[in-house]
Amino acid sequence: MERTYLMIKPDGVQRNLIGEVVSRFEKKGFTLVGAKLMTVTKDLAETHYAEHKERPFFGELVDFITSGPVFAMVWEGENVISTARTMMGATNPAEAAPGTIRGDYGVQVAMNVIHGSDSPESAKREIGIFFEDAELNNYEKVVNKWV
Ligand code: DAT
Ligand code: MG
Repeated sequence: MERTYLMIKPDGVQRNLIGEVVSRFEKKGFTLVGAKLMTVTKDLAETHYAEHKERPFFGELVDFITSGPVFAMVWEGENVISTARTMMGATNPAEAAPGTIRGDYGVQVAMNVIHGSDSPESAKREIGIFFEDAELNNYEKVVNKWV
């Protein structure tokens, strides 16, 4: 079963959107495997966003993601990586469709509420840098046969 790394960014935590965002993925039928409120260190932020190191906004991105607690999560389910990206909406909230998380709650590209892995490779890498194996719960929900 596929797993993805999702993270409610500091703006989402400050704006009391943890429950709202978690609720969307629960209702969709995905399974929460691990979750924690944590403050990202500069080192961890630079590792996580390494692919953007050369981009002009990299410094701002690292400052923002370390500016307050994030809610780090691992979710499991069929096609969860791409479906979660669809549920999040476009990177720029101004272009994100209504009904998506960024479309419903975001305004600026820098503060777009949520991060989600964009491929199986990034999911594996991001889960590995944010979570220890012991923090991830392997279990089956009985309801899954109806999802
Ligand atoms: P996504 O988060 O949709 O995977 P990304 O990986 O291209 O998007 O960029 C990572 C984050 O960087 C994004 O969520 C918000 C920020 N970002 C992207 N483009 C930006 C820009 N032009 N100016 C400021 N921040 C930007
Ligand atoms: Mg990305």
